Amino acid sequence: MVTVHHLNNSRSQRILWLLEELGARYEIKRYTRDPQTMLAPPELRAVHALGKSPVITDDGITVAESGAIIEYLVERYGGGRLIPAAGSPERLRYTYWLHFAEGSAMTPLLLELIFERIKAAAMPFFVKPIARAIAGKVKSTFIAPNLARHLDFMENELCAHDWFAGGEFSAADIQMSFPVELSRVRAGLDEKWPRLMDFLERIHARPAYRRALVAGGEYAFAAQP
Ligand SMILES: N[C@@H](CCC(=O)N[C@@H](CS)C(=O)NCC(=O)O)C(=O)O
Repeated sequence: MVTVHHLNNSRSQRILWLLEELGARYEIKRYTRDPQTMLAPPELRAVHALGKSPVITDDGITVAESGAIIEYLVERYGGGRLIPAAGSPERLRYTYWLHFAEGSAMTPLLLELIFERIKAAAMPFFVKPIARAIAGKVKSTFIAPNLARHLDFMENELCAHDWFAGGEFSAADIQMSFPVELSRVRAGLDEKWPRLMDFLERIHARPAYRRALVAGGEYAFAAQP
């Protein structure tokens, strides 16, 4: 049986969702973030050297990295579900979005988080204006334009197709859910991008998504549009 090493409020929520969509049997081993640093507890390093979540174990195999876990689970337990046919244009789009989520979309989202923390961090009063000015400049010249370009791009893609890979819901939508949810909660995604808002509404209405939320516990990114 698959064991999901699940960190509260994290990307591992989408692995629970995928397993619910597939109807696969799984168990959850829970880990809680340090409330000060938000880092995972050291026990996760006993499962995988990086000590990050998600990571799964299955039949003596350990798989880390969301995209790799999704590929493994779809291949092993999917029976052809949630993945477009090999060689189709949809399959290429599926692969693209599976990589885009962590390879491109998350970069400005993480930078936004880090620079917001820098602005709010405790520091000597005479350093604060300088730190705030530098953080503000990086945000306005690099982070905000990249976030907006990504949102516009994803919005246009969802104008052309119902789902990220094409006309059918696929595991690429599960992988893309985290950056889109994070954009909604932390990076200004709102009604200016109606297809992305609609995407959130549609994924949050899926019974498997709701079951995974109950199974996973605390998850701050499922705010309804
Ligand atoms: N690209 C990796 C990112 C993994 C990652 O950074 N996970 C976060 C949770 S969303 C984590 O474990 N953070 C706690 C820590 O770094 O200690 C993936 O998609 O699996």
